[in-house]
Amino acid sequence: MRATNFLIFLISVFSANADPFQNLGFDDANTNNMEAVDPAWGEGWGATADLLPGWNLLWGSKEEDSIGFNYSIPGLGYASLYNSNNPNWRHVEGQYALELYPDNYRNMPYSLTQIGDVPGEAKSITLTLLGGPVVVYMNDSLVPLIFNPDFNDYPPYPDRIISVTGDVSPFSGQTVELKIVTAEGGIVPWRSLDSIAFSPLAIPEPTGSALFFVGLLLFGLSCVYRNKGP
Ligand SMILES: [Ca+2]
Repeated sequence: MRATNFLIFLISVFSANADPFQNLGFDDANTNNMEAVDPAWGEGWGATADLLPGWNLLWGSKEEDSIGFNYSIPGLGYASLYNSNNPNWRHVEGQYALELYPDNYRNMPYSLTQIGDVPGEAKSITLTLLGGPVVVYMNDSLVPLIFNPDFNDYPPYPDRIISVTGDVSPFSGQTVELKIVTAEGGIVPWRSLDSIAFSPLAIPEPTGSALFFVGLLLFGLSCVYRNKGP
């Protein structure tokens, strides 16, 4: 009996650290319990727990208990899930994407957080973005991001879906808090997010690669000279 209890204890200890991140593509929404809104604003409004399962959403320091669905009223400070029914948005992968419209004038960014396990083989985190920039934290450490195309590239970025990549290799196999925050700046106030994923592919390191190719060139040259030697 004691052995059984101990086994249950062990299972509970290990299962506490075995929750993968969920709903990373925002496609797990339950849209059955929404409240109607003015049709001029969109299709509905619902509990964050229903429309954004797995995630916690803060607007400034305020916890957002509800978010919109295909909500698109121009203004500052709303979050909305949307699908391809919404003619204003082209950035939907799978069923839904998430739009965050922060109020940067009052310093009220949106912070989207979730605690989960980073896969053991993960080297990078990827997501797709439309609109202004975001920043990513793992356990409150800033994850440097590569934006492709970059915000300075032409044509202007509101028309282009940006692939975002960040190095998460220090967190492989760990239970962490992932936090995505709407950053200041950008020429449009909104940010549309989709398809967050962990990848076993490492971020290319330009300096390291350049040094590798210089080394390869020197090695090649030394072989040539050796062959030409007496
Ligand atoms: Ca999606």
